[in-house]
Amino acid sequence: MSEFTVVNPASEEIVAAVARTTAGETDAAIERAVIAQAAWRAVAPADRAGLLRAFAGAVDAHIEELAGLEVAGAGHPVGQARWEAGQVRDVLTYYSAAPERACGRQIPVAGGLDVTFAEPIGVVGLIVPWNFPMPILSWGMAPALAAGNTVIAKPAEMTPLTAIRIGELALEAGIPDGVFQVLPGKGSVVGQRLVDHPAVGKIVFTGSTEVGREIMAGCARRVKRVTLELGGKSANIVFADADLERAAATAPQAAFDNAGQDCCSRSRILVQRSVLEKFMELLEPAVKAVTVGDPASAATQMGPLISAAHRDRVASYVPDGAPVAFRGTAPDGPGHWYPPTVLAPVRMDDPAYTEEVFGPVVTVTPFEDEAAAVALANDTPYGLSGSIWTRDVGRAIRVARAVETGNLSVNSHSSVRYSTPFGGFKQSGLGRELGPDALDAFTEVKNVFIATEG
Ligand code: TAP
Repeated sequence: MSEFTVVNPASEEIVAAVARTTAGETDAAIERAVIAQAAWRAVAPADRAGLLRAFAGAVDAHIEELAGLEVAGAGHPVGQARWEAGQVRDVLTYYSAAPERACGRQIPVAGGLDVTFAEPIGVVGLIVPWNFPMPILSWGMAPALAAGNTVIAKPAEMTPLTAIRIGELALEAGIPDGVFQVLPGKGSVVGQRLVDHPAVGKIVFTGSTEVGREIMAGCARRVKRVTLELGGKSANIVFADADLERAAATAPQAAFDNAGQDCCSRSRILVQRSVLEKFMELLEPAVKAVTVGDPASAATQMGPLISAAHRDRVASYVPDGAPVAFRGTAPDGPGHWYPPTVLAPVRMDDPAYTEEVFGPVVTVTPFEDEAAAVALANDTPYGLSGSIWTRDVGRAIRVARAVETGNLSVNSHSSVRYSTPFGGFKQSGLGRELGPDALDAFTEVKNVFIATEG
């Protein structure tokens, strides 16, 4: 049996060996999911809600264990990892209310009664990346289960441990066998099989735009439903009238959270030219103060990158002679470390400015006026996230409406709340996750007309 090893990115020590699921085992899991779905969709709404709440409770009772797995297997700082495990609990709790509120509509028509039902799609395949293994798993899993689907999750090969444990907790909480299965393995084997198999009705994919295009093409062959959450190159726009101290103090966290391995990273800071010098003076100490080190320490704000290959890729965006304005620190010795790095001034065609680096590298670019800021922010194939710093409410609203992106924060950097919709414009994705409407992405509307006249 083929196995892969999970490596601690901070120490380079082997954490676990995990068996790779084969294509044949994937097919068998899909067959189990099809059988389980017939029973799961028939579970009474209140009972399905109760099971999801029990699942949330089981996750809550294992927050420390799950966080520990993410610290060891993905290098996430422990405070962040605890929040991520808590998010799984919260997303399950939020969608546990859905089965009893999945109301259809009654539409006035002549000659009878017309009603709609939101029917589950069937089996949902969830393909998850390595950067946020727990939250991204939960964003698909919870609403899909609430809607009466069964779910097969394929975690990223490098970070399967928390998904595997969450799968065990589902069973312990009473979620029936076959309703939620976790298949660790290769994207090109397990992921591909989920895309190709006719009994999988929907794919939810989070990952690179490159692989997302292939997934979409694969789904198109069967007109399979698909939600895509892809890359980003988001702008943090700082106007001259902003609270510059706060904007500068929070910009490092917005760019370097999860060591910049964040699709929502505000990796392009755009600053109005009249305050550029002042902003850079304020940004430098904030970047140098980022605590980079042992993910197991509660004081750590930024951990290592996921792998040596990824660190090399990130470093390639900062070649010798790159315009490094200043940078923070990173430990020596084992581990895939890279220091928080600020590039300025950058050319408009510098790959560090145009491409998703997915590491702790941020560029700073000046702009003259509001129109120029919007034009720069939109000059990218992506449109996932972004921030606007200004004290002018009218400008905040104008710019928020003009920036082509799915998730914007004004005078803050928050982007993912489970109770609000999340997803991308342009090549950042297709469809929305989370929020009150997420069940729409996991159901088909059925219209039924019942004649009342002879
Ligand atoms: P990918 O290489 O695209 O991998 C994502 C997932 O797809 C992994 O589980 C991978 O499996 C699987 N996969 C790879 N090839 C496949 C195929 N041919 N068929 C089916 N599945 C396949 O991305 P990544 O490097 O892990 O993640 C980084 C990217 O994700 C970044 O671009 C980031 O912006 C994006 N991202 C977006 C969001 C949102 S919400 N928009 C959130 C997080 C990350 P393996 O285990 O074999 O790699």
